[in-house]
Amino acid sequence: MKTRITELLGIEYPIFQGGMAWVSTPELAAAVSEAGGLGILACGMLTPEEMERRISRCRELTSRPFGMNIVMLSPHVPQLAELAARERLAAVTTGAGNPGQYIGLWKDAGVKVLPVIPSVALALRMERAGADGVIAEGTESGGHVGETTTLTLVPQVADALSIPVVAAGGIADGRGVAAAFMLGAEAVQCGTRFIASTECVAHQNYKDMIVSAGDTDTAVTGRSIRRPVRAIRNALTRRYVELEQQGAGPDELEALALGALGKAFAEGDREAGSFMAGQISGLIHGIMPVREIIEDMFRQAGEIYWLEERYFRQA
Ligand code: TUI
Repeated sequence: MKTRITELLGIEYPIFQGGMAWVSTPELAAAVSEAGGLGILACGMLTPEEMERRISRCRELTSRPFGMNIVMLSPHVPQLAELAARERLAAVTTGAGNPGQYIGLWKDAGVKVLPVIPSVALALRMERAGADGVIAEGTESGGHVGETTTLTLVPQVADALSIPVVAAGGIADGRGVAAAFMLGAEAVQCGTRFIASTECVAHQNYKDMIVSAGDTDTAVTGRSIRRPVRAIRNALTRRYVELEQQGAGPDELEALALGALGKAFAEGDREAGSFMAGQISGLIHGIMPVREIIEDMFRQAGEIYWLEERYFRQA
C-alpha cells in the first residue's frame, strides 16, 4: 500500500508503533519494522548512553527503517536530539511538548521528523518549522493526552496542513485504520494494540490488564497539574483522583506517580503500577504476534471497501 508516509520512510504498511516509555524496546520496534511497519524506540527518561545501546541492539535485530521517540519532558532532550541525528535514524517522533528548535538539526542529518500534536495550532507551527508530517493524537490514547478526540482532530489537521498526517488514538483494528484514512490520514500509529503482542516484553499482568479491560476501564488523572495521563483504572488511579479532589499539589501527586510506569511494566504491580493504555483496550481480546496484528489490520481495512460499494455507491 502506497501513501506519502510509506514513500517518505520506505516502509510497506502505513503503520507506526507508538514510542511508549518503557514498552517500546528494541525487541518490539524491530518486530514491527520486520513486519513492514515503522518500529519506534522510546527514550522515556532514559540516558543517551542507554539509547545508544538500544539503537545498536535494534540494528542487530532488523535492517529495516526504525525511529526514535523523544518525550520533551526528559532531562536529556538536547543530547537525545544529537544522538538521533548522529545515528541517522529513519525518523524522530516527539511527545508532550514542542520540538521546534531541533527540527533543523534532524533535517540536516536526513532524519524525518513527525511530532505528535494534540491541536491544529501546534500542527501548523510544526509544518512551518519544517516537519515532514505530524501525528495527530486524540485523547483516546494512553499515556500523556490532549483534550480533542481522534475523530475530530484528524480531519481538522488534515484540512489545515499540506504535509501528511498520521492518526493516533483509539486505533486497534482494520475498522480504525479505514476510518483514519476516511478522515484524511495517510498512516496510523498504534500503541496499546502493540503492548498486547507476543514480542512486547512488558510484564504479563500489563498485557492481561489490557485484554480484560472494557470500554470504560481507563481514566485520565493529573489534569489538575497539567500532566493528564490515561491509564487503566486501579488502586493507583483511584488514590490519585482522591488526592486531586482534596487539592493536592504537584509535588505530592508526582511522588505518587514516580516510578509507577516501571512498576507496571517490570513488576506487573496491579495496585501501585501505572498501566498506561488507551480507551481501545476494550477492543483488544488477545495477545498476538506483531506480524499477525499488522496483516490482520490491513486485510480487514481492505475488506471494508466492499462496504463502501454496498452503501455509498448505490444509484
Ligand atoms: O507523549 C505522549 N505520551 C506520553 S509521554 C509519556 S512520558 C511519561 N509521562 C508520565 C509519567 C511517566 C512517563 C507518557 N505518555 N503522547 C504524545 C502527545 N503529545 N500527546 C499530547 C502531546 C502534546 C501535548 C502538548 C504534544 C505537544 C504539546 O505541546 C504543548 C506546547 O505547546 O508546548
